[in-house]
Amino acid sequence: MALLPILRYPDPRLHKKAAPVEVVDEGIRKLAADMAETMYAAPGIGLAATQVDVHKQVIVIDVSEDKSRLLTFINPVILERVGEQACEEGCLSVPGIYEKVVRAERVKVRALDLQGKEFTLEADGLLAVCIQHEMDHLQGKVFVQYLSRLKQERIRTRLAKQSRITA
Ligand code: K1U
Ligand code: ZN
Repeated sequence: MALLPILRYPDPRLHKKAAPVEVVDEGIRKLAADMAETMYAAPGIGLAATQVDVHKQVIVIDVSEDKSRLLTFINPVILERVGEQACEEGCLSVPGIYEKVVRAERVKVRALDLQGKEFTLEADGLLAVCIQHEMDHLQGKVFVQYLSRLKQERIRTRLAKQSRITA
């Protein structure tokens, strides 16, 4: 397995739209395994292939406390959205920034697993938030785009300062 570099906002590659996976093969299984290793090492609770500059519809998520419930979604589609919740979100591509975003409270998702088999899953709470956040990445959307222009500008300035310090 391998740790993959994570793109940082405002990298324009974060706004590319991911293509559907045509065949779930060894290459996709290796990508998902590397993404999971990268997510756990960060540490984070989710990662979309877009964030590691691979523009294919693959997501990994584990919201458990003991890293025991790794979920992989390939070509995910939201079938139902119910209710609303405002949750504080973070993003491995926007380090150190946490902001509230309003999203659906519950979602029903259809996707392929690592064997290419279709499954559906109903999620609520943090898992539902994380699924929606990662699916946005696959569409080229970063959570800060839900915030005001002023907040987005401040975040860009703060991240630019941070990268000058760490360069
Ligand atoms: O997409 C990403 O960059 C991953 C992101 C997922 C996410 C977090 C919170 C709300 C919505 C989506 C993260 O994992 S940020 C890091 C984080 O939340 C975390 C890190 C360590 C322990 C627990 C949480
Ligand atoms: Zn993110």
